[in-house]
Amino acid sequence: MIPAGEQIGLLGGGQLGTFFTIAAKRLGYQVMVWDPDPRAPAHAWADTSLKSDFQNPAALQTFLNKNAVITFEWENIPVDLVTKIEAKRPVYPGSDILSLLQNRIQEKTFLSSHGFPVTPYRAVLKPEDLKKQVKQMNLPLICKTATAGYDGQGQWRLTNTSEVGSLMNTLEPRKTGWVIEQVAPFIKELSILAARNASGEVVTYPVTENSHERGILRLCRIPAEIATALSEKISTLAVDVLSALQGVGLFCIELFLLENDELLINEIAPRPHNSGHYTLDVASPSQYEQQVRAICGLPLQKPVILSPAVMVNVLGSEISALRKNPLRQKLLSMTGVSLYDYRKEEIKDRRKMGHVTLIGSDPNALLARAEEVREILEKTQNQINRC
Ligand code: AIR
Repeated sequence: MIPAGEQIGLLGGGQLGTFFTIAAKRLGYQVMVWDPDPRAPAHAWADTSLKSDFQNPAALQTFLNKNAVITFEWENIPVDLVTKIEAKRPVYPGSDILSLLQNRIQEKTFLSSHGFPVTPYRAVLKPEDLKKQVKQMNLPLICKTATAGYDGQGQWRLTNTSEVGSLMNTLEPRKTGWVIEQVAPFIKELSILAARNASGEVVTYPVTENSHERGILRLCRIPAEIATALSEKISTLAVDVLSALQGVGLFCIELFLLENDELLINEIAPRPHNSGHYTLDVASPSQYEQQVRAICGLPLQKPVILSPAVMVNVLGSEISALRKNPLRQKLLSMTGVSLYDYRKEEIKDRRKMGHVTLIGSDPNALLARAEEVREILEKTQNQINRC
């Protein structure tokens, strides 16, 4: 058990790191954030922060000397850095899990070899192999970079064999290759948060229903509108996946729901997840506090959920609605609505800049109000585009 007053080292300093840092500090810990981007938002919330690049040996020494336990909030942290840290200090989840989940080919191979359902896929190691591999599968397909993809980047859709040639020319040779997977005919996209401690206990959260726009998560509703038996099946699946991984920490499993209640695992995040932001408002503990509990050897808590919720992501220049009147005033005057601004300075198209959570007892009324919020956000964006 890591006693209060000790320092936790966090690799990555985005919004997930911000909420983790706040949760850890509330429990009496110090937090050191290491993110090479000096404008990464979690730096401002940390007790201490490191802004050197991840290859800097002096920064590594400081990080090792000052922290009792280490975690991360972003899975593109270099594995070799985590391996070096792990030789001297506990890191949860470990480098083996990070490395497995950084690579879609390895992740899918792991899942399928353990009997978990995944979409049919093939590995493509060289652009020239694309044609051969596509022939083995049914179109439409999605081609994804095996590593370093994020928020829909590094992905191409293949609907027709005539597109294979041009995609082959688009793919720049990369060491880790690509994966091509069947487009899943899903009726819903779902996710579930689960935490596991070092003794193997697992707690799960309710299933969330997610909708994406242009490859980015836009809206989540909690709980998902699915039968209780299916939620229970997903919860059991989450326990089994975390047990197979032997991971310690907080994870999120993204799934596709097909006709006949068939489930496919899309991917696993070894960290808190965007679809779990709702836990800040209506869950005790939040996903971030649960991550602190898991990595510090504190008791995990079965979450108590206080109310249904809907979360809407605030993307790119939509953040202006949260920052400027009169739309800010309008949003702030709505009952049961909380605003989160990640305080990112640089506004980029589709960048996750903040989110809005709506809480209330009637899920359908919440969805209608979320639509109102979305209109307000889109209105700001249109106003900015016209300027
Ligand atoms: N993140 C990590 N994986 C998925 C998401 N959404 C969060 C982490 C990371 C931040 O997004 O908190 O640090 C990076 O955001 P950006 O806008 O700088 O790309």
